[in-house]
Amino acid sequence: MLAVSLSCHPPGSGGPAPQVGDTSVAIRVNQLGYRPDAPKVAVLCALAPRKITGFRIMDGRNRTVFGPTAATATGQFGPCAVTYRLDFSRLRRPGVYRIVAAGVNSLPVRIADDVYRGAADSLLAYLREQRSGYNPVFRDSVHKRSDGVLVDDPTRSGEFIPVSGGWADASDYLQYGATTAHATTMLLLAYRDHPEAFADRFQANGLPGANGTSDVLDEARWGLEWLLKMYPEDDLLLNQLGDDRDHTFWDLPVNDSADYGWGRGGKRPVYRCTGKPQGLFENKNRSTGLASTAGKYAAAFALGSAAFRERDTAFAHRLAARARAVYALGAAHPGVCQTAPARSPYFYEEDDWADDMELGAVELYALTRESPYFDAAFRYAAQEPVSPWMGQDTARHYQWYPWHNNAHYEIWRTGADSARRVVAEYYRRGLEAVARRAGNGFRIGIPFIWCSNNLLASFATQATFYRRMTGDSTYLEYETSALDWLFGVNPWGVSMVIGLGDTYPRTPHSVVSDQLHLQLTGGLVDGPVYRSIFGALRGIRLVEPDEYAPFNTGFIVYHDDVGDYSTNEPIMDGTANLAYVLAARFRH
Ligand SMILES: [Ca+2]
Ligand SMILES: [Ca+2]
Repeated sequence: MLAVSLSCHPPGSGGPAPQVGDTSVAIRVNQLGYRPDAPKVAVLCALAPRKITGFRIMDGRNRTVFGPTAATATGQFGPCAVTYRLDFSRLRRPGVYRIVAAGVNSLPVRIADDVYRGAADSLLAYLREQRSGYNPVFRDSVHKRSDGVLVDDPTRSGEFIPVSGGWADASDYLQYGATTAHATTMLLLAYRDHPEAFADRFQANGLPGANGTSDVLDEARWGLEWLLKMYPEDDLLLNQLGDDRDHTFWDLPVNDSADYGWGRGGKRPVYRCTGKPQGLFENKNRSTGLASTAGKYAAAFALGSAAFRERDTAFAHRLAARARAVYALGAAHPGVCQTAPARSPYFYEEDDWADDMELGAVELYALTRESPYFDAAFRYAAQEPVSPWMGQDTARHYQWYPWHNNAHYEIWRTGADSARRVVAEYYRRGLEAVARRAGNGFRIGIPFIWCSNNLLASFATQATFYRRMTGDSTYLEYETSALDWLFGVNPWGVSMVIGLGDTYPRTPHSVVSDQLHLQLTGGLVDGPVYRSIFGALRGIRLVEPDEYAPFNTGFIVYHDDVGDYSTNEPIMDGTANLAYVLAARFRH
């Protein structure tokens, strides 16, 4: 997400080299493992045409425990001249194995009930690392006194508004209301539905130590407190803190020296949602209203109010009041509030807002049981039944955001049978559109636009919701393949979450990781993109030899390189977006 316009990056921090097959055949497995009752598939990728007759699975004592059995040829994909699906779903006995085919071994394959244990919780480490205001990793303040000065306002520009807090969006230090609200919502949903997936090992300020509150709720509150600051008055909805002038220097967050016209390391600008195209310089966004952001804030506030009802009544009341107010503001100003570009042409080009107002409305209904909110949610749902990227082969950056629509599931939770059937069908149509494009060996049907990993996390989340709503397992294979891809069943054999699995990004696009050699555990990176996108982005330059070069010959590319901000940058809202679906797979 960070479009750094640097002339030179320092070299990568090194660390252990990923294991990359030096042969022309690689067997890709889910590096977290497989649950005994789940579909279990590895994918064999051969870089040259080759006939594979079968595969077997061996245990730690070199005994064959499965097969030999036939491999299913599934054609070419990306760098793979041919792929084979190796289906071992019938192997259910827990253990650690390896798959052998064509004389090649896979990484270890775990089968156990608890292979996803701790996965959702580990994502929170990255969010703590991204905190602004007080940062528990640096044990220091970040932008505490500099946030922020109101800009792009006809009458109040120059006014200081205290908005310190929240999370840095990615490896830059910009902060957005829209992404923060979505991230907060995902954390609150994960806590509400799967609290057992999270531990209590950290305090509210992010420092080690239990505080009697689930760490996911501590993190959600960190988001909520910032969103409250970003909505300080009924008619003042703030959009963004900082802008891409942040990208001038490659600094640690604690000594960010960005210069926004008030001196290096000085105050940062805070933008309101104006409902009009925004951009202080030559680049402008295409904003048309407030509803896309207002709906997201309303949803986070309403869910937050429910989550804190027993724990902190005053906080819950305040959140409920702000939820109602910001929802009303969105209803009065339909349209989108996009992020504001400055010197760079990149911004989040969100084009839909009905999905956001639907979520705001249904969460207000869940909180208040006032039926006009439900009726509004159901009307908004019909405006955008299917997240529009589903079934497409491209989209603009964040054009359809969030990448899945949580609100249909919330309507199902709170609605009558007739409404439930309608929203289940909406989800089915989206899943079907993606599945129709997923005939390849990896069973992946998303477009490989920037942030492809977020699309996969969202697809898997929607599929999980749909299965829970209907009991229909039609799309389980694709749902499973999406998560398998994120954890290593992809051409590169890389787990896309730092610190999870055997082979994961070692040199992400991050100044913290690069300069301090700090592993950003839990961070989900952007993921592979079309070669055409990578080739067109500004300022990208790989700074070390590409260890995945043999697998970067196809239509999509991924580089574990500090210079690649398009595929290898961890991102805050993408990470939080993954929390729900991982929490849903937790099992004691
Ligand atoms: Ca805690
Ligand atoms: Ca939207």
